[in-house]
Amino acid sequence: MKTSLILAPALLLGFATAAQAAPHHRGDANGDGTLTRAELTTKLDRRFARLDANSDGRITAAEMDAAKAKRAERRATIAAKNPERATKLEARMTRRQARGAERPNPDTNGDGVVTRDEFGARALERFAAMDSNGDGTVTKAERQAARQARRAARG
Ligand SMILES: [Ca+2]
Ligand SMILES: [Ca+2]
Ligand SMILES: [Ca+2]
Repeated sequence: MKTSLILAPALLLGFATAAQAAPHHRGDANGDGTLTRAELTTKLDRRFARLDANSDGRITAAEMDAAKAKRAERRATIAAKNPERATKLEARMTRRQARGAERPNPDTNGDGVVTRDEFGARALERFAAMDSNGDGTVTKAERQAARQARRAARG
């Protein structure tokens, strides 16, 4: 019995790595290459729950800071074990931050806490924009078209 308890986290980690390595969208839970609104909602729920440490449905600035600290800690652990991987992660973070500079604050009503609705609003908006035929599913083709449009807009 004890063995299976010890193995469980390792198995979960394995799944997460496999999902990230797959070429399809990370939120594409069933891996069919398309992202449904339900899959997106599940992904957002999970991300929100991870940030909302006390599960009261609101992410406070303190909870956001705690999550940031946790991420920094994890990066430090990775760096200690595997410097090469850390360098890659660092590069990705920098790219993400460059993009994030134009990302608006999710706290749209400015009350200092982010609700689940506020948290997911932008992702759902982006989803709707990508779903060009409005069938509630973003296919690989729709995603690629959106990416190209974004690139074109950037010039
Ligand atoms: Ca909270
Ligand atoms: Ca708010
Ligand atoms: Ca569609």
